[in-house]
Formats: sequence, structure tokens, C-alpha cells
Amino acid sequence: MMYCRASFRVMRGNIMSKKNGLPDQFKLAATLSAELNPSSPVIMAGEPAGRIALASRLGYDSLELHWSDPSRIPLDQIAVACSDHQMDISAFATGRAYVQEGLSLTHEDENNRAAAIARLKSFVDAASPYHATVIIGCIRGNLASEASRSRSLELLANSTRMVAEYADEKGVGIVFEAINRYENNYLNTAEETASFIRNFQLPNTKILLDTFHMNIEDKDMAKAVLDCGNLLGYIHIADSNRRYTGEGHIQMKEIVEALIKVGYNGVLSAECLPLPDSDTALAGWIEGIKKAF
Ligand code: LER
Ligand code: MN
Repeated sequence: MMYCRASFRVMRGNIMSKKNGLPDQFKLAATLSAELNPSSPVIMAGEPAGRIALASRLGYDSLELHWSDPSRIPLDQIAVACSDHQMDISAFATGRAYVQEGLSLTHEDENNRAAAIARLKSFVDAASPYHATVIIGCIRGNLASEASRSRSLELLANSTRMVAEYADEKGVGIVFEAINRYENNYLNTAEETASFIRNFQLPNTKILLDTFHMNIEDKDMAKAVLDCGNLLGYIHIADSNRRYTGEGHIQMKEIVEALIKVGYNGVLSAECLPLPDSDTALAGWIEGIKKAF
């Protein structure tokens, strides 16, 4: 089954989405995984059909899937439920391959790096029929030491280029995430991450901004969006405490204004904690986003 949606979409004017009343240039994604964890930013989990039906009813357009290995994703079930409920798959997140299995694009061990690249290529294969995006976040790994920074950046750029070129042939876009210092010890701010992509001239690679990380790292979040401009390929939206929008103190209106100013036409993804519970967070995230428009 095939859902045709380009990863980096073309602006379609000021049409409103029938599902959620927001400008059609923005697609709302709900994050989905196998299990819920109150300290992990995935908003829903479990039996896909019921979850997908609920997300669609609430106004979500698509899903962002969080699994460590695409072979473990019940993609057939997910695809049928998506088709039944007018949803598609926006992205495959890959960080669990690092967190759960230790695969890293900058690992000192060449075999580990090769396994990380192979895993990302298998995510690209899974994403290709859906024209979904593949996210490179935590799987970049950490710097072993400050002294190894430039070597690690070279390794990272080489590995990302290999994956991105492969993805390009398969019609899949890559987005590279800026992540806060407590989870990754480099490429933390939007500016550093955008410079990494630009300086190494990484093909088929855009930046993913996550408002939770930006709130920790970026001096001015709206300016960070403006500075990224058309390099912005995807955005994760959670409030300052990683709960759904409206539960913390991020000025989401300023971010939405910046997204509109740069002509962003892509996904706003609910990568937030499933708190106080998944259903409340799913509904609350949409309401919070609507208030920011
Ligand atoms: C991944 O998108 C991310 O934001 C990480 O913080 C997940 O732990
Ligand atoms: Mn994120």
C-alpha cells in the first residue's frame, strides 16, 4: 500500500486542513511506539489500529514511528489502519537503535559504525514506500573526548552522507536533529547543527528542530527558526517540561510565527511525554498547537 507524500513538501497556498482547521501546509504527527514510558517522549503506544483511529479523530494527519529496528514495526497493521483513517507515516525515528543497542555513527569501532549505517539504510528502505522522512538524532553517538571532536565530525559527516545519498535514490529525505547537551555532548544548538549540515554540504539532509531541546540550548528560539530558513525539514513540538504544548512556558506563538515567516511546509510532531496519560496528552497537544495559531 502506498501513500504519496513528498518528504519535503511543496507549499499549497493558504488552504485549511479539513481535519484540524490549521493551514494545510502544516501536517500534525502523533508519535507511536510499542510501549509507553512516562520518561520517554512518545505520546501513544500499543495496539496500532485503535490508537491510529483516535489520533485521526482528534485531528492528526500522520504518524512518527519510534522503534529501534524497522523489522520489529508492525508496518502492515499500521499501513491498513492509516489507510482506514486517512493518516500517513511522516517519519521514522531511529534513536532507539543507539539507546537500546548502542549503535553509533561515530563509534570508535568500525563494525559498530557500519552496523549503525546499515540500520539507518534499513530504516530508509522501510520509509521509502511511504515517502516518509528518516530522523538522525541520538544515533550520531557522543564525542569520546573534546580532542576527538574534529575526527568525530568527519566520521559523522561521512556516515550521514552515505545514508543520505542512499535515501535520495529511494525518495526519502533525511533530517538531522539538534539535541540538548544532557543527551548528546555535541551539535546541541540549532546554529551548530545547521553549520554542520551546511559546512559538510550534506546532500538530501535538513535540520530537525525540537522545541524541548531548543528551550535548553537556543538563546532565541524564534530567531533560531528564522536562521535555519529553508534548511528546516521537520519539527518536534513539546513544551519546556516536555509535556504537551501549553503545559510549560515556551512561547509557541512566536515559534509558529517564525515557521510561517520562513514558509515552513512540513510536519509538526507531537514528540512529548505521555503525561498525565496518553489520551489526555494526545488531545491536549492538538489544543495547545491550535492556540499558538
Ligand atoms: C529524539 O527526537 C529526541 O528528541 C531525543 O531527546 C529522544 O530522547
Ligand atoms: Mn526530538
